Amino acid sequence: MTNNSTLLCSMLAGIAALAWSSPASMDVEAPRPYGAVPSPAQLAWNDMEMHGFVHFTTNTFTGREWGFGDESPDMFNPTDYDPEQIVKVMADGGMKGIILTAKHHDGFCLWPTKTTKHSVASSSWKHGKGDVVRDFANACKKYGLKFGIYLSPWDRNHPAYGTPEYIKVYREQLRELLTNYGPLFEVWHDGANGGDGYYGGKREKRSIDRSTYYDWPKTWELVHRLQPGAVIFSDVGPGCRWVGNESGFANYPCWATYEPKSPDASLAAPGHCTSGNLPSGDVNGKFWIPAEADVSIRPGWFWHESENARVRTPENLMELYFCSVGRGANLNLNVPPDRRGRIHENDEVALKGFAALLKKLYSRNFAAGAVVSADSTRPGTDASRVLDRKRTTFWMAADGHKTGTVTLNLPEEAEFDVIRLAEPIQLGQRIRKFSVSVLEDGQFVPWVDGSSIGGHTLRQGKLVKTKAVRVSIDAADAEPALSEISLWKRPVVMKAPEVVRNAEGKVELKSPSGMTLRYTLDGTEPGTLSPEYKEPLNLPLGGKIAARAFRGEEMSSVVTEELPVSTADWKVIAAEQAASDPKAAIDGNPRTLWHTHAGSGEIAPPQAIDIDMGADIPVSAVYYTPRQDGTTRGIVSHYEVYLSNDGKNWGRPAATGEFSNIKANPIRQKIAMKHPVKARYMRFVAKSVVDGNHVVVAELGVEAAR
Ligand code: FUL
Repeated sequence: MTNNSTLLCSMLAGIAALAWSSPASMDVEAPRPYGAVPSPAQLAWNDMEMHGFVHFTTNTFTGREWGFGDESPDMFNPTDYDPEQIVKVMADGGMKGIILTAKHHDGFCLWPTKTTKHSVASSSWKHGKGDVVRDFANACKKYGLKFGIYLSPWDRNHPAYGTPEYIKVYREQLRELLTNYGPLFEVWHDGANGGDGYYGGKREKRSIDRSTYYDWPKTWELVHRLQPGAVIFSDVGPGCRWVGNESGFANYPCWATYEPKSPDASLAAPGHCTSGNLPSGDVNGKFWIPAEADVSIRPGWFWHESENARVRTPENLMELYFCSVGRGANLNLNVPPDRRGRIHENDEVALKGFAALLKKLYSRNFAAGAVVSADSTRPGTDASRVLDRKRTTFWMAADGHKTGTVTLNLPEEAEFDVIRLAEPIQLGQRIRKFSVSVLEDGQFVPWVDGSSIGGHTLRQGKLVKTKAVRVSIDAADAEPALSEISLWKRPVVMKAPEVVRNAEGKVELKSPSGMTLRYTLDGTEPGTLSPEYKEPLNLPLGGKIAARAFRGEEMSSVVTEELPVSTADWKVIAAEQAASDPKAAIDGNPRTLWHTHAGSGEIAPPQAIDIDMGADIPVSAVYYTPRQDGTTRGIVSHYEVYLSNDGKNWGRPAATGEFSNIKANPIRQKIAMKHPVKARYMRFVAKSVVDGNHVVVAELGVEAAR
């Protein structure tokens, strides 16, 4: 295997030399790295900070999140395909690279691979002459973005999946991608593996042993050999690790050092991670495996028409930025192309807005021009080097000093609320703790503090006005070093109102006082002439509400909610109740759970809950909300839904299927009916769960056709 530590150690000398621009007198030794350090590929990756993800395949056309593997290649048929538009929108949004789903779990290859017929070569799109991977590689080159690929290990199409034969196919697919499309900055192996699928027509369930089946070390060797500049992503590295959620948040602290918790670290592999430390990493961890926060701009990873109004707002993206890049992770933001093969207008607007906020944030560095001093300085590392914001030039405390204080006397009194700090990580993650104080009435008073810094950290405090800033640092068993101290002001954005259904079933819009709130119910964007919100709205059948806050000339972005039918008059008529009251599934409060984990033990799926909706409803969709408490036990993976007029005769299921990817992305699931079904009674059957052996339902609901 590619032994991470050996590989890193052997590169160490070179990196340290690179990082060290020595003083004129050559009698000072280069500073010694501390602990695990990044490889050159990881250093380049760190400096990117933010890159884009592109989920695009037959799912875009079928509306699924995970294809089963039986999709016809003809399904892939973008009608106004424009890879350059996609890449340009991403570049304008601030992304420094793009990772494309060359193959997702359904097995459809977006390049004309020789390894399987299930690819663009078999599609009537472009008469089988298309190569999406090539198009993206070219477009990235044109717009100055780096390029990376996602190759799903799980392949629900391939007949040999589950046998050693498939591993050869997988490696060959990887080899094609690693050799034919120019330099790659990242190779992405996701952690969802094994389960039911088409598998060449067998339509069965295939389980694999995640720790041994793929023999990852051998695959990693291939990547290192053919693309030494690529960082390998998997749940546990070795190049970068999953942040542990798909909502774009790292913990704080978030150490770049990490140790996969596996009975045998050499077996640590995608999907095999049992560590609870993904969002935080491990202080002093043996390996340099920084976190990557992957998150979608929409609820799902693929484009779905029904999610066009649920694109994140610029301020939400900014919040993600602070919670990922600002905590030392890299942000991998997914923006999925639509059926035209372009980025949808709504996503483009959101990305532009985000880029504008970032530009505003970084428009003025209040530390620029400061006079910088430190309590001790290693010769050749003058403290003023923290001002140029370059990782390769830094201040370091004098030999033997494990703490340090750097003071910035600003050129003029400045008002700011954000400090950005960075360590020269080529020398390892050395700092364990820091505090920042600002000069107020002739005295330094505490302002913000923190722990991990690593490659980039942003801390926001209250807005302060001051002429001097002092950063005090405690390091591990090594002299602390800083390559950046900069000061910024976060743009103030007016918050969009919150939409909530209250206990009486009425819909409330909430916002800080002093705002005028306006809304629409017809899918249009609220403007100054839209109805003003005055009191809770009576919307028993739910519907789409869009709302926005106004104050003077200013207005917030738009919040859009698909409100389910009010459950205020619903009753549960049958369900397992040994463990909890089934009413919790329809009380409108996702924090209360109906579950079947009784004191006497787990009550296994399948579990049904029968509900009287109080009146006939033209049901066009059913919603299932999984638990939102960070636990995955009992989350439903496969379901059946029945609709009935009398609550006695249920007939055939109105819908049956899987909640793809619900474990990693536990958001509200929508089961759309092919045609609206008029019914008064609903039965939801949880057929199987992702973890544990009991069923958990946070909320159930329905959408009424209109
Ligand atoms: C997961 C996959 O199962 C999702 O569909 C998505 O691709 C996400 C980025 O990774 O493992």
